[in-house]
Amino acid sequence: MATLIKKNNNRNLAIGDVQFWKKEKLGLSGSTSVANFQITVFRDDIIRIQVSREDCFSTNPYSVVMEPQETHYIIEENEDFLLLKTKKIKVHIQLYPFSLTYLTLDDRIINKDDAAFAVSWLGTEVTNYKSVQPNEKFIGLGEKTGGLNRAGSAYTNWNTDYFAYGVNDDPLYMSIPFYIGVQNNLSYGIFFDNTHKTTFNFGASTNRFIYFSAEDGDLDYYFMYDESISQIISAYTDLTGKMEMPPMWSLGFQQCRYSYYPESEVLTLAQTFRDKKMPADVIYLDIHHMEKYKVFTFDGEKFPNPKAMITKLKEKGFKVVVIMDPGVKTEKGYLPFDEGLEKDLFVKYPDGEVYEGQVWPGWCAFPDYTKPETRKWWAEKMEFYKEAGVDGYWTDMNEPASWGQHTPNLIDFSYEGEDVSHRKARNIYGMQMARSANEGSRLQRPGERPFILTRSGFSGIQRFAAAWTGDNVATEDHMLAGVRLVNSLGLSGVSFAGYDVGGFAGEASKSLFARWMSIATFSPFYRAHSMINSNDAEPWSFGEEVEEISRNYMKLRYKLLPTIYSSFYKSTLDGLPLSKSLAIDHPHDENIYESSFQNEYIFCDSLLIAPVESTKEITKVYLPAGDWYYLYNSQFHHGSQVIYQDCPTSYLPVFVKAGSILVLQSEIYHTGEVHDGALRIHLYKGKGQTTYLHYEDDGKSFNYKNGISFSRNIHWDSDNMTLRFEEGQGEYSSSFSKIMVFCHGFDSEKASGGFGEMKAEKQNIAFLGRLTEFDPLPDHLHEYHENSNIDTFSFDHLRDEFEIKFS
Ligand code: NBV
Repeated sequence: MATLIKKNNNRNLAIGDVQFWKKEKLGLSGSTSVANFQITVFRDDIIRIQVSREDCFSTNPYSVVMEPQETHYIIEENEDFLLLKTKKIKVHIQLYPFSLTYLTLDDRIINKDDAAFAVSWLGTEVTNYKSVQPNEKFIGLGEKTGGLNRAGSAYTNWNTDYFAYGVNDDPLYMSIPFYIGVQNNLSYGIFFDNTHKTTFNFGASTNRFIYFSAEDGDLDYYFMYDESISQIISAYTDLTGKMEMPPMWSLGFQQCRYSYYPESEVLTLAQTFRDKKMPADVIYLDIHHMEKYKVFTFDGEKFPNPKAMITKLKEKGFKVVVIMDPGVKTEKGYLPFDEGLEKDLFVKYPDGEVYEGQVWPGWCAFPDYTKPETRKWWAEKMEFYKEAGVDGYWTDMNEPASWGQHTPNLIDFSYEGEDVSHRKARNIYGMQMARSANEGSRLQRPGERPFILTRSGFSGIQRFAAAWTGDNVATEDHMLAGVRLVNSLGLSGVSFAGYDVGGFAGEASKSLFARWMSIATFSPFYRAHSMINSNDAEPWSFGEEVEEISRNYMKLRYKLLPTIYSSFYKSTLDGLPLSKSLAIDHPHDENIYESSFQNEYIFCDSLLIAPVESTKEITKVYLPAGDWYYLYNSQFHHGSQVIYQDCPTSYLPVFVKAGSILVLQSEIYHTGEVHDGALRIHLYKGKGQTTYLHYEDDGKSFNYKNGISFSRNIHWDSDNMTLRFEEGQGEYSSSFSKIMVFCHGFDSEKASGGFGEMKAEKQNIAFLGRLTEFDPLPDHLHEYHENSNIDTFSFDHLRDEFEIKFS
């Protein structure tokens, strides 16, 4: 009998001394007595660390889309350590025992392994222990509840269907094993690229270290360092991909319910939005649209003619999104099941029998979306919805969820041919379903941008879908927790995210619903949704006052669309979110982490949103560095101070950053409507220089990728007191024919402007007097405008460069 080398799996096994190492094309590799390691310079600011107990390093084929970039770096050899240096970062590689320290070029410690345990194993579980720097903070990690600063808490990544989760519960539906550390005026990012169940412990039950671990697989992580958090998020989204431009209609207000039926109810719903002059773009069909919950069917009684119904909705300016659940009813004669069986597309037990779990339709088989053939088949099946005229797709229950919530770990998934168990595949499953839906949408509606909304996902999900935060509850706490979840998703590469406005489970009070509608006006994804057997929860269901407040904020959302759309475009380029936690621009300001201020965020780079419970009449707001104007009357405040702000439900505390250029359009009631042609530029006087990128395209096709877009930078320069419009770029004609400029905070300055000598004859600037553009208020509250000092003037819009000078 062969002698087995016994390892005591019940005790920690640390990586130990390096026995051998060698230079590689992009870094180095080596081994200790227990593991192989590889250190790759991915880019000047990104180092990849792989450590494995196997001969080959394992990989996740789904998340990272970037290839390593060849760059200049050096490796210095010393007696007991190596020093790897790029243009941005130094890695001190201690050899005996192996441990890593990341340093700035001027030798400040950014991040450091625990000297004794560094990389260790307990059985198959691999962990990287990191020592904690003084007052170190941890932010991000995707869809995680809890505070903005995650220090002192621990989290698990294991995609979970969690109905009515608590505001501190974990794990939820989506896993993004990427966090950002902040310490000593430095910040860095760590993306742990392992799809197994992972744990991130930022100091819960220990003060010795923080750590991240995976149940199995390699330690495979990317370390990112740069001067700002924005650059770190951009680096992370260079690795895992940026979002594409969403269709314009998906930025409008969306109404959902579990479920609207029959057809007459859906049509009445649509008409009510129009009758009540409440702007909206999308209606959802939840699971009751199906026959016995079978995907790719319509219930013939509730929806006898879906195509005709959807045509009528389109005539009213509505788009329709349908839910798709992965579970396929195991019913002989039901085509999707028969085909899936025949083509071998379902998840199976290791002995080849199809795995069945129970969900809405009863016993179901689960398409193995980690198999390219399954994704293609599903995409083709979506022709069923194309035929009916469906515009967007909502992938729900894709954790995957099943009754009992204990999917057996032995079931097999393809994982692009690697053939792995549920332990490795679960966390990636939802993202692959969303990917398949995205491919389906492209296949069925060539040339049109897909809109996919997903509940489950993993790192990189932003390439395929928008995300919402699942089954929240109608409470004040949940409203605020939703804001933090969306902000945290934004720190983790997912820019297009939102929550169920009004709360999915439970009943919102009048004031709660009103407040939620106002906060979500400033959420990238804006959708109201509620649970079966709950009270009506449309924006008019809570009485006149709530209706009025909702309408006012919905209108404001539509007026803000030029800004929101431009911000989405920026996100496709730099990966930065629309909802930016204050930690992005002010990571070293201690105040922003305080529980009273941690929910505040910057929306579209210029608006400071201070979400507050609907039960409060007055609230403390922290205004970070810079100067600020109260949105509703342009009252000026210095930053770096706490102010008390009254906040009746009709006035969500919102402030505009001094120096901002905020761009609006006239009121419209859905995105298919044409505005009045005037682009409203609101300039808020501030110190220094600011640039706003204004962006337009057709809102629906991919032509923007071929330069069919219109964009121009608009600069404010306080030294020269000028507002300068650069020449418009791109082959798309702006939909605006006139520009109005509203000047906030300019007391006595006079403005003049022109297009330069050549174009002087085209100059056409006219003061319009005092106008109030922000009007999210019920009529009886108009006294808020008394103090406005807003002057406006307008001129014809041209593509040419021009400048307005204040003197
Ligand atoms: O499809 C019904 C619901 C849906 O409305 C909700 O948004 C999802 O998160 N779905 C979950 C199924 C179960 C609800 C209890």
